[in-house]
Formats: sequence, structure tokens, C-alpha cells
Amino acid sequence: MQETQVMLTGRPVISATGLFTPPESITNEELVASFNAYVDRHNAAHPEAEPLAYSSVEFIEKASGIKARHVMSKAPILDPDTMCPRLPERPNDELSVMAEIGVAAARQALERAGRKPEDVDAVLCAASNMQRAYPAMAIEIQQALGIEGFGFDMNVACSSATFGIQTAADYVRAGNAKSVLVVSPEITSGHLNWRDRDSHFIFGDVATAVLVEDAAIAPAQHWDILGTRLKTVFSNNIRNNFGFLNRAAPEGEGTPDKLFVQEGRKVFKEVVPMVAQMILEEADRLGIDPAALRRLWLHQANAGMNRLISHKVLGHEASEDESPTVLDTYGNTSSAGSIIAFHQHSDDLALGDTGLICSFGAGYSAGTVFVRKVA
Ligand code: CO8
Repeated sequence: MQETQVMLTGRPVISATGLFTPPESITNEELVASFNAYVDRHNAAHPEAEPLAYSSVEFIEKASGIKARHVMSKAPILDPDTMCPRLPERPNDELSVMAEIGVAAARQALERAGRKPEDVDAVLCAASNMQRAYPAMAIEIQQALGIEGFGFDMNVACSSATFGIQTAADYVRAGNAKSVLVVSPEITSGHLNWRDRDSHFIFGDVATAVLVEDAAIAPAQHWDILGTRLKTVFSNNIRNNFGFLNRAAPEGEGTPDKLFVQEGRKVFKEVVPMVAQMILEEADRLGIDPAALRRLWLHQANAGMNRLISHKVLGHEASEDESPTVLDTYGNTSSAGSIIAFHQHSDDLALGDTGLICSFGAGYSAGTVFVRKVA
């Protein structure tokens, strides 16, 4: 593309999205069988201790809506002796596993947009966990794709992708970039405590990519970004204390708080009203009638949360068509959830239809991206 031939508009759009789904998947039945085998072994080995309780397929499905989750390493997670993924270290001259799945999603987004890597200006790797501190995952992905310009990593837990979309949109609005890839590789299985009955069923692995571009270069049938809004409010209810200073406090190494922990009920109760209000305020600011939204692509943490939020926004119980679910087969994929929903359930919308991509999670953090399909 000859940059000199294009008059940039400063109007950001979503040109295309991409998705990488790990081939292996764990059903609730498989997960619970493995967990309960671990419980039996643990209780037999520690007769003096308070016995651990079984997990149950019925509870998981009723409390969360999750029926299965994709993972990068199935057998070790289900092995009661391991209960953790095994992803062997790779030499520095090989693509790291997070970059690999990010690149797969990014390639699909580029292909769907008809975009060549050399026409992309920046890569943001926006995810809940990074493979390492440096060099940035984004720079590794940039190198693997052959993109010039710059890249950096950003982490806003479950809201990483929407924060990434706003950041990319701001580059376009300011004229600092015309094409930005927001890549969200989420290997959540690495930081999930598979031995914790309260949370062992929640997460899954995946990677998504969103190509945010100036309207002037967008392909046919793209999505105008009508407005973006971000919000953070500190909360201890979702925490992960894993970090580089852990070795400076060896007494805390390996304790459960170095993995994902949450007060799920409090999260549910506090986040639902916060997000619903944020959506309604932003719709009002943009002059959009929330009841007329054609589709909500909501963060995929809990089916009950999405039912309540969509009801408050639309003013009626949302149908599956109005608020599609992907957490039944993907689990909670952190920042990728709302993007998977958008990727899988947006082609059928008509030109002129308006919808909302919305994330929420740890921090607390929440992000809204109102979009309209245009020719
Ligand atoms: N099997 C059977 N029973 C169980 C199980 C189980 N596995 N787990 C708990 N129970 C029991 C409990 O013991 C309790 O029993 P009792 O009533 O006798 O005390 C009963 O079931 C009810 O337990 P809860 O109150 O915990 O159950 P809830 O109905 O609240 O459901 C949920 C639990 C599903 C966790 C729900 O609260 C929820 O989904 N909340 C929202 C959570 C959420 O959205 N979190 C988002 C965080 S994700 C994020 O921001 C990304 C972070 C980065 C990720 C990094 C990688 C891992």
C-alpha cells in the first residue's frame, strides 16, 4: 500500500478479527473425574485432616454455564499427580508458545482483512499473563509476522483486549498509526489452581486478534468504532500475587495466592451493577438507544452475570441471538472472551447494525467498545 495515496481520516474501525482455538478440550465430566480422584487420594493420604469435598458437574454447569474448556496441554492437567499444564521450555531462538498462538490468531485477522504485515504499524499484546517480563511478547509477535514499527505488552486482566482496542483506536484518532494489531493470547491454564474446588472449572486457553485501522484503508464490511470507554476500580476480590519479587519473600513461594484466587460471589454482585451502569452511561453519551442494540458481545465469565447485564441494558431478557454465549465450550478465556463472541457471531449482522463489545474482570476493570457494521 502506498501511504501517500491514502488520506487518513482519524476514524478508527475494526477491520477484522482472528481466533486460535487449541485442539484439545476438557469436558466437565473429565475435569470432575480427575478432581475427585485427586480428592480421594488426598483424603486417603491425610486421614487426620479436614477431608476435601468432591466437585460436581451439575454445580459447575448451574453456577457458571461452563460445559468444557480448550487447553494447550490436556493430559497433565487431568493427571491427579500433576494437575497443571506441561509446556516445555523452548530455546530463545524458537517462537515462544504464547507468541505462537498469538501469531496464529493475528495471521487470520490479517488474512480476513486482506492486509499484508508490512502495512501494519504496531502490535499490542494485551493479555492477563505474559510469558516473561522481556523482551515483550508483542515484539516477538511483531518479528514473527514481519511487521515494522513498534509493539508492547499490556495487562489489564480480563479487560486487556478492550483496553488494547481503545489504545489502538487512540493511535488512529491521533494519526500516529493507521493499522494496529491487538493480540490476546490467553494461556489461563498456567495460572489456574486445578486443585481448587471453587475455581478449577473456570478458565480455558485461546488466542484472539483484532485489527484496528483507519477507516480510509479498511476493507469492505468493517465495523466503525463509535466510542470506547474504560474504567478501573481497585478490588482485592480477584487476585494473583505471582510476581518477580516472590523470590525476595521465599516464605510465600508456592502458596495458593500465587495463582488465581477470587471471591466469586462478591465479584458477581459488585461487577454486574458497575458494568450495566457503565454501558448505559456510555450509550447515553454516544446518543445510542441501548434497547436498540442489535447484539452484545459480553465478557465470558459467567452465564448468570451476562443474563443480568444484558437484561439491564436491553430492558428485556436477552435471547442467545442478542447476547451470544461462548463460555459453554471455551470457559472463561479472560480478555479473549468477548472477542471470541464477536469473531464467531458478527458475520450475520446487517449493514447499519450497532452492537457492543464489553469486558470486565480483575482490577476491577471494564471496557466498552460500541461498533456499527458499515459497507
Ligand atoms: N463443586 C461442587 N460444589 C461446589 C464447587 C464445586 N466445584 N465449588 C463450590 N461449591 C459449593 C460451595 O462450597 C458452596 O457450598 P455451600 O453453599 O454449602 O457453602 C456452594 O457450592 C456455592 O458456592 P459459591 O458461592 O462459590 O458459588 P457461586 O454460585 O457464587 O458460583 C462462581 C461460583 C461460578 C465462581 C461465581 O461466583 C462466578 O462466576 N462469579 C463471577 C466470577 C468472575 O467473573 N470472575 C472474573 C474473574 S476472571 C478475570 O478477571 C481474569 C483474571 C486473570 C485470569 C488469569 C488466569 C487464571
